[in-house]
Order: sequence, then structure tokens, then C-alpha cells
Amino acid sequence: MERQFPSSIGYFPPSKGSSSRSMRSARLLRVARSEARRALSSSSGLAEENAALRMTVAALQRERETLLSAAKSSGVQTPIVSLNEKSKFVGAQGEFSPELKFWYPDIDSTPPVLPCFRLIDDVGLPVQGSDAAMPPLEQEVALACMRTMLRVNEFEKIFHDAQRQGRIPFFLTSRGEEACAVGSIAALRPTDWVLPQYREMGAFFWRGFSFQEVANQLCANEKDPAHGRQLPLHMGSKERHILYVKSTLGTQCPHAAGVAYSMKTAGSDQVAITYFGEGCASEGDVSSALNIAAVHGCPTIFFCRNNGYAISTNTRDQYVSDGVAPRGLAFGMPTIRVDGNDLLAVMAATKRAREIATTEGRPCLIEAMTYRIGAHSTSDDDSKYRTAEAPEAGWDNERAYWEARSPIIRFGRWMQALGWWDVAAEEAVRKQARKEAIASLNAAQETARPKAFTLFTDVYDELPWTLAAQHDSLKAHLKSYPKAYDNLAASADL
Ligand SMILES: Cc1ncc(C[n+]2csc(CCOP(=O)(O)OP(=O)(O)O)c2C)c(N)n1
Ligand SMILES: [Mg+2]
Repeated sequence: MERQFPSSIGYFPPSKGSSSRSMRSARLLRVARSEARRALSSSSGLAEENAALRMTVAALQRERETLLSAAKSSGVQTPIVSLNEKSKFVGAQGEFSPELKFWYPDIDSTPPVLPCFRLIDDVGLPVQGSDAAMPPLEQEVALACMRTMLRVNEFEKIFHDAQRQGRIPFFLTSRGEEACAVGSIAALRPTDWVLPQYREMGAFFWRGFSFQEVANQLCANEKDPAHGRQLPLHMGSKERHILYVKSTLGTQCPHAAGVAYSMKTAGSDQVAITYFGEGCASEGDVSSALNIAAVHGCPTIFFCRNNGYAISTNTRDQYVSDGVAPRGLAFGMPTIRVDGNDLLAVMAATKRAREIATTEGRPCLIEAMTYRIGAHSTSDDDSKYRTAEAPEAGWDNERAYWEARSPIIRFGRWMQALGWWDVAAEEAVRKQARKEAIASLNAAQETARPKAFTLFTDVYDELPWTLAAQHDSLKAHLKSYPKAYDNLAASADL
């Protein structure tokens, strides 16, 4: 079993002057961990794993309450949940901070290593000092975020397997990075423009894409609005204010500056958000986009998902700087680094970025630190290059370490502490999503292929002579070999 119990669960520093209390804490934690380990070792599925994790969280919470009341009665200021000393993300390591601070290059003197903003720790407990920046999140919105992350997760599992079975040609997952897309899109307005890279399924689902719509696109059937002419996952929707995914890395970024500029000149208060990976950030287009957006005060949110890898390239072969954030500062825009596996921090940072973009009329950069759990795509074998060592002792490998810190687990624990979430709720959402995903795959595969004539539509009002010649040639070809193209039987439409 790959999933491991987080060995570093809970950050309860020994409280000053109270060794017996800290010894009791340590003992309680040891017991909780061993209970959970026992449950996990006999676990055969997600429900058991979740139950085990939650058992420990409950123990941690009980202990936390005991510490709190002891501190209160003795009048001692006891740090309850300390900040994790340093982040261990592949792409940049620095201190964590609960302060929602965008660094202004024109005002602040910036530290050599930017801190990483987080509100909840690795076990989903609010970090000390997080109250001020905690976004006011209603239960309904929190539930919607959780459901969306889970639905992304389940949908992606089914379609990843479908690719392995040869049912679709290509797929990639956002496993482990769900909070980047969901936390940021939930902080924006439905009319703000989105210019995705390709790992932002959460943004599509949040904006109302159904499983069936995505399945139609993946299966390239006649219900796909792009008539199967795009690579799988390269979708978009004008009504939902999402521009099409483009394969040419980085091109979304200058477009985002342009879209935001047009919103500004039209007097609209819409903003544009563009997502890009740390690998994509090496494209010249990204630097051009950052500069032009800063110079022209375009209300653009540049959202960099730093997940440690660009296909097989580890970040240490991508840059030697402190991650990607310094580039925002260099081009003159307010910049923040955020724990991308903390949905609450991502949401708070994006909300603030939107405020800055609209009220100060300038772009912002958010560098969200995360980890790519899956392979780059189904065309990739990550066993060839993934770092074997975990960033902390006690873990099988790097991937296992990060899987245990997945945004779904962390946010789930945070919700559970509020009484908003439990194992049964999670299982119900997962089960329903799996059912829906399988049904959407089957329905999409049973739907007819696009008509052959759609190869020539939607770009030119009148076909140029070059395409007209290709049209005639295809028509003749299909007529000569009708049996070879039975799924293009509609050649008569040409
Ligand atoms: C201009 C361009 N160069 C190279 C590629 C091939 N390519 C596709 S994805 C990718 C890696 C991108 O990594 P990153 O931006 O970190 O995003 P991630 O896949 O990690 O989410 C590369 C090199 C491309 N699609 N476009
Ligand atoms: Mg990457």
C-alpha cells in the first residue's frame, strides 16, 4: 500500500515549564499514532484509511483542548500549534508564515527567501496567528470546495484508467494539486476570465462543466463543441469565461495580460487569472507577459503552480533562484508565496490578489507551492526520474510524503474539526462521483464521432482555396475507400 500515515502528525511543542504535560502529550500522540498505524496496516480501502487518520486527528484535538484549558487556568501563553519550521516543497524551501502579505517591490525590502503563507498545518489544524487572515468561509462554500476537489479526484482516476485501457488517447491528473485550482477559482467572480495551463480541472468543474461535457471532449465525439479537433483536456467555454487550454506552454500568459487590459479599457471590474507551472515559467512568453501586465497595469493574477517537476525536469534543473516568486518582484508586481496544498491560504491569497488588481490597477503574482503526485501525463513514466528520498525520515519516498499532505486530507480535517465533515460524507461524494464518471465515459463512447465536414468549419467564413482543395481531395478519398473510414460515414456531408 502506497499511502502512509504521516509520521510528523501534530506540532505540539513542549510547553515551557511543564515537562510532565509535554511528556503526557508525547505519550498520547504515540498511542494515537500506533492506533492509527494498526488500523492502517489492516486497511483495505479508503474508508479505513480515513477512519484511522481521523481517529488520530480526534486524539490530537482532545489533546489540544486539554493544553488550551491548562494554559488558560495557569495564565501561561502556550503555543498550541507551532508553525512548521520550514516548508519542504521541492521548488522552494522557506519559513512558513500565517501573515497574508503581498510583497511590494516598490515599498518592501524583500527577504532573500520569501516566506510561505499558510493557515492550516500538515494535519489540518489552524496555525498559530492564522485568525487574522482566515477567509470568512461559509459552510456551504467549504462543502462546495471539498466536493469539487473530491469530484476532480474521482473523475481523474476513472479517466486515467480509461486511457490505460485504450479508451481515450491521452490524459493527465491534478492529483495532489486540487486546492490550487479550486481554492483560487472559488475566490473569484464567475465572470472573471480564466486562462488555464492544463492541470486545472477544478476550475472547470467549479465553473459548471459537467462530467459529461468533459467526457465528450476526451472522447472527441460529436457533442464536443470543438468537434474533436483539440487534444484531450484542451477545452474551454466562452459562457463560463474560460479560454481554451493551449498546448504551447506560456502562450496563455500574454493572452491573460491582454484579456485583463481589455477589461480595464472597457471599464469593467473583471480580472483575468492565468495558471502556469514552474516549468512553463521558463518560457520567454511568461516574462513578456509579466512585464507588459506590470507596465500597463493590467488586472491579471499570475498563478504559478510550482509542483516540483516539469515532466522529468526537477526544479533544481529549472532555476537556481528562490522559486518563481522573485520574478513577480523583478517585474514590479505585488507577490506572495503560498502553501498550495492549503485551500484556505490559496483562497485568501487569491481574494487579496483580486482586490489589489481591481483597486490598485496592477497585476499580482501568486506562487503556490505544491507537489505533482501523478506522472506528468499518461505519456510519461515518472519512475525513471522521481526523487526517491522523502524530505523527512520515516517515509518510503517523496511521493508518499506528499500524498499524506494532500489538500483533500488537510482541508477535510479542518472541516471535520468544525463538525462540517465526516468519513461517511466523503465516501458518499466519492461513490457518487465514480458512478457518474463511469456513466459519462460510457455515454461519451457511445456517441457518434464528429462529422467529417467539421474539419473545415469554424475558422474561416469562406474557405480559402487551399482548404477548398483539401476538402475536395478528402471527399474523393472517402468516396474511394468507404470501408476504411466507417466512423466517418458522414462523408456525404462533405
Ligand atoms: C512551448 C512548449 N515547449 C515544450 C512543451 C512540452 N511540454 C509540455 S508540458 C511540459 C512541462 C511543463 O511543466 P510545468 O509548467 O511545470 O507544468 P506541470 O506539468 O508541472 O503542471 C513541457 C516541457 C510544450 N507543450 N510547449
Ligand atoms: Mg511543474
